[in-house]
Amino acid sequence: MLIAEIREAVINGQAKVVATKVEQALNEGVPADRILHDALIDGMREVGELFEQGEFFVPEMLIAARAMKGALEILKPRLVAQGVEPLGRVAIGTVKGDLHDIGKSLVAMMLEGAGFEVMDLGVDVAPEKFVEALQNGAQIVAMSALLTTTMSNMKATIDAIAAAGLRDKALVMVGGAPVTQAYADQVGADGYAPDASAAVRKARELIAS
Ligand code: B12
Repeated sequence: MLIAEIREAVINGQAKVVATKVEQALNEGVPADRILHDALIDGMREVGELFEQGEFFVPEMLIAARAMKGALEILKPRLVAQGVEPLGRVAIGTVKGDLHDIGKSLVAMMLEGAGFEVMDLGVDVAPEKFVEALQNGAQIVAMSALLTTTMSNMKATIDAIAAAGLRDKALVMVGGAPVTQAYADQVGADGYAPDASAAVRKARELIAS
């Protein structure tokens, strides 16, 4: 019952309701991983579907993602205590020269919501920062670009990863409004996704491969 209520509140982006009910569920002894999967992740999955169907737009997605993020902060210590392994570790950032952060942050939130550990490197991220993140344990590098003039820094970053001898170990995902599958293939990325929920599917696919 509480699980269904939390799920519904995530979809509706009611951050305070979500936080209160998550606390209540924990106090009643509902396991943290059940709250995570059945209420939060399933709620965000539905939000992603509503977005793909054109029922939800970016603001709704952001509000839901914020509600989920608040709940994750409450659950985090319990999940760590339960030893739930993250699905994988992703370092995400907007490439060098590019300050657009809304799409990147949305992808970061959705990945975190899906159970990935996310290192958000921010905007205007130099190739060597992505390399450093890989050296610090990231498995996936996810790059965002919104400008045709900064897209080329995706290739520069992939080259820097190769120069550091990490290309075999790193999974590289790219996205952003001007980026296409053809461009991803051209720069030698491992994956491309057109939106945040597809990005989650792609990240799952890459980790499983
Ligand atoms: C908001 C905005 C800004 C804001 C950014 C605020 C912020 N905090 O991010 C501000 C005002 C700062 C800005 C500045 C500029 N902007 Co601007 N901006 C936009 C605008 C209107 C919306 C971008 C946005 O947030 N979209 C919503 C998000 C949710 O969508 P998204 O980023 O595409 O992300 C989705 C997908 O692409 C995907 N995705 C994104 N990243 C990733 C990463 C991975 C790994 C994956 C898998 C998927 C993925 O998932 C996301 C969620 O579904 C766009 C127009 C547009 N239609 O894109 C112009 C636009 C991108 N900007 C543009 C320009 C020109 C500029 C400026 C150069 C303007 C200027 N003369 O100063 C500067 C550049 C500053 C810089 N160095 O970066 C042009 C780019 C043109 C081009 N072809 O290069 C655009 C297209 C506007 C236009 N039609 O001319 N901008």
